[in-house]
Amino acid sequence: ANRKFFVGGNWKMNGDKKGIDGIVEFLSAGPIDSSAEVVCGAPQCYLDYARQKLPANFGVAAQNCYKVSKGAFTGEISPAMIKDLGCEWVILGHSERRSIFGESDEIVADKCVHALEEGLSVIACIGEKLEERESGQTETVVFRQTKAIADKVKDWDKVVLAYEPVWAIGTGKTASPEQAQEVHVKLREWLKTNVSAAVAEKTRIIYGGSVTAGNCKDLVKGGDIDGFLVGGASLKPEFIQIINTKM
Ligand code: G2H
Repeated sequence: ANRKFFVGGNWKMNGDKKGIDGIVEFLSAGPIDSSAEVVCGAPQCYLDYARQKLPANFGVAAQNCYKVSKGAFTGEISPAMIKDLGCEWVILGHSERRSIFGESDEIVADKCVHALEEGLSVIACIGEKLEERESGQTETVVFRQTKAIADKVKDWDKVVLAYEPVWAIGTGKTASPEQAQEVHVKLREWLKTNVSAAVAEKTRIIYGGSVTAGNCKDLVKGGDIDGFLVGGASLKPEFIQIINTKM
C-alpha cells in the first residue's frame, strides 16, 4: 500500500502563544521524516498564529468548524475562515465533540461534506466507548459512524479517517497493536465493500488514543495503521519521535 504516513497533533484546548513558540522551536529543530505528512491542530484563536509560526511543511488544522460558510451562528467558525488564515485542515467528529458537545453522526457528516466542498482536508474521527467495546459493539459503532460520513461524502481524496477508541483517549490506556490493527482492517474492508476498492486502498486510517514515543513503533507493525492522531504527546518534544515512527 502506498499511503503517505500521516501524523496529526491535536493540541485540544491547551497552550498559549508562548507554548506554541516552544512547539515551533522543537518542530523546527527536528529532525523530521520528510516522507511523513504532519498536521498540528491548534485552538481556533491560535490558528492564525500557529500558521504563521510553523514551518510550511507542517499543515495546520482547526479542531472543529460549522457546516455552513457564514451567518448567525454565534461562537462558530467556518471552513472558509480557516482557509482564509492559510490553514488546510480540520479535525471533525472528535469524541470530545461528540460526547461533551453532543455532536451526532449526522452533524459530523454534514460538517465533513461542507469542509471538503470548501477545499479543506478533513481528519474525520470515529471510535467506540468502553461499554460499547465491552458489549461487543465495536464494529457496529465504528461502521455506523463511518457510514454516516460515507453516505454524504463522495470524494475521499482529502479525508483521513481517525480511529480513536474512546477508552484509550487521554487515559494512558492504549489499544494494543493487535486491537488497533483489527479495527483498522475491518474499517478498510468496510470501505472496500461500501465505498470502493480504490478508496479502501488509498485512504489513510490513523490511530489515536494515548499514542507516545514508546508505543508508536509497535502500533504500525500490522500494516493497516497509516499514522496517528496524537493528543497529549503532540505538545511535547516526543512528538518528533512519533512523526519519525517509520524513519
Ligand atoms: C485522542 C488523542 C488525540 P491523547 O483524543 O486526538 O489524545 O493522545 O491525549 O489520548
